[in-house]
Formats: sequence, C-alpha cells, structure tokens
Amino acid sequence: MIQTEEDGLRSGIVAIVGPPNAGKSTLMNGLLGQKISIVSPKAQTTRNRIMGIMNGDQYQIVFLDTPGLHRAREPLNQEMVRIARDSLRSVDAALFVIDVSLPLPEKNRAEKGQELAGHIEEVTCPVILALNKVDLVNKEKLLALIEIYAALYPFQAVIPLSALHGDGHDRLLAELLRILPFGPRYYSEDIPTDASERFLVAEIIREKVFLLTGEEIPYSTAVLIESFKEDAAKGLVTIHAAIVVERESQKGIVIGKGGVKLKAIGTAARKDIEILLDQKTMLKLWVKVHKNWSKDEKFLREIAGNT
Ligand SMILES: Nc1nc2c(ncn2[C@@H]2O[C@H](COP(=O)(O)OP(=O)(O)O)[C@@H](O)[C@H]2O)c(=O)[nH]1
Ligand SMILES: [Mg+2]
Repeated sequence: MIQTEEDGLRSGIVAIVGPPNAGKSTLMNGLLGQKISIVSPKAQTTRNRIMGIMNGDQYQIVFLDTPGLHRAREPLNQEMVRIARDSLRSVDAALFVIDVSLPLPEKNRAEKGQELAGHIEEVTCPVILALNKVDLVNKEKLLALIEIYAALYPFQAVIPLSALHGDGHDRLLAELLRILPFGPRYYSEDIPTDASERFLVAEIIREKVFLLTGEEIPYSTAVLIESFKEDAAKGLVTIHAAIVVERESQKGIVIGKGGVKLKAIGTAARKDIEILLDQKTMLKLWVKVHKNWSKDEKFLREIAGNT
C-alpha cells in the first residue's frame, strides 16, 4: 500500500558522517536498538557504508553509517573516505557527529572549523550536528562548544547526546522527523540492514581483532568468509573464515602463544555470531598472509564483494 502525506508517514535516508572515532557506529546501533555496525575504541573500525533501517509507526529512517572522514594517504583509507563522501550524495539529511571530549584549544578552532566546512561544503541536504559523548564533559564546556559550532555552519539543529548511554536520542529523532519528507517506506519493515549475513559475520570477526590485538594489527587485517554452511536439521551453522594480515610477522601475533589469541578472537566472535544468526555456530578461523593486501586494489574489490 502506497502511503501518502495524508497518512503522515515520513521516510528518508540519513548519512552519519564525521571524524574517526566520534561514535557514529555506536549512535546508529543505539538508535536502532541493535548492533549492526561494529565498534571499537580504535579509529577506522568502520570500512564500508553500513545501512541500518529504523522503523516506527509513522516513519522509516534509513541510516548510512560511514567510515570516518580524515586526510587519507593510503589506498584503503582513501577508499574509506571516498565511501563516506559518496554517502552524502542523494540523502535527505546528514548527521555530522563529533566527539566533544576531545580538547579544542583556542588556536585550533579556526582550523577545526575549516576542516568541518571542507567535509560538508558540497552537501546540499540539511545537516544536523550531533555533539557526542556528553557524558565525558561538563556543562560549561558543552555550552561553549555549542556556541562555537553553531557559528560555523547553518546546522538545522545542534544536539548534545551520548550515543553510548542513549541521552539525546529522542530529541535527535524528533529533529530528523521534522526534516524528512513524507513518503512510503523504501524497505520492508522486518529487515534491519541491507548487508548480507556473511558480511556481518566478517565484520564481527574484524571487531574482535580490533578489540583483542594492538598496534598496527587491526589496520593490517581483513576477514574473508571462505564457507558458510547452514544445517537446518541440526540447527547449526558452520563458518570457515580467514583473518588476512599483511606480513608473516603479524601472523604470529594474531595466533598468539600456543594459539591463545586466535582462540580468544574466535570465542568472542562466535558468541556474537550466534546472537546475530540466532543459531548455534561452529566457527573455524585461520590466519593467512596476503602481502600488502591493503594496497592491492584487486583484493580490496574482493573483500568489498563480501557484502
Ligand atoms: N563515553 C562515551 N564513549 C562513546 C560514546 N559513543 C561512542 N563511544 C566510544 O567511542 C569509541 C568509538 O566509537 P565508534 O562508534 O566505533 O566510533 P566511529 O568510528 O565514529 O564509528 C568506542 O570505544 C565507543 O564505545 C559516548 O556517548 N560516550
Ligand atoms: Mg564506525
């Protein structure tokens, strides 16, 4: 059934953009009330555009979580920034997320402002600024920041929130619904994302690598799902996946002494995968070296095909 303005249904696409680590993925998951996008304390966790669909009686909002906007030199990072910028085309609104707990020294303000304007200068849709992580700052700093940012760009709204704790979500939703056009739902109400189960599984494994390894390892890691078999009779899913690193020396670190690290990654991932698939899961992981994969355009296309 096509719904029209009289039905009062609002529907649209909202891109979530901003610097790395601002809490974009946490915010999308929090709004959806379920984990679609992976999260870690390290920058550049999100590498693709991840769609999260939020349905209410009177609305459907299609969120696009994106990799962080930053100055990128490496091919993988340039690709990530391209994905973020491209996501801003043909959306109904953009949600620009920043981390208010970061220091903002006086002399940096002009530069920050320019950087922000640079990221959103080509944007023609309304932009809402989400000042995230308010749980980490005091009122005075927050008020000062609101003033600074409100002067930088004609935002539709400047909303302090805590993606992690849920504060400010209601106000954000209300502002989005004010902006979004009337129209029918784009997607059926029972799917929370357009990403495949294989892709989401690969992301969960990658998240555990981000959380359980240090230094350059997370940035040097990709995950390939090699097989994914469902045995409906047994109610069991068997997944084989390769954790791909760039150098031989990294392989040993991911495996760990006596295989403990790889085991911990596998156990943590399996728990989340079982929640995602709502089925018992057997997860077999191995580590494979693909020299400098992050500079190999063909390989980058192959893992993009995970989706
Ligand atoms: N204290 C606090 N931490 C947050 C909040 N939102 C996100 N984080 C943390 O910030 C880090 C980066 O979050 P993530 O969603 O991956 O950021 P993204 O790179 O912008 O997607 C994670 O450790 C989150 O737990 C918040 O509202 N408060
Ligand atoms: Mg993210």
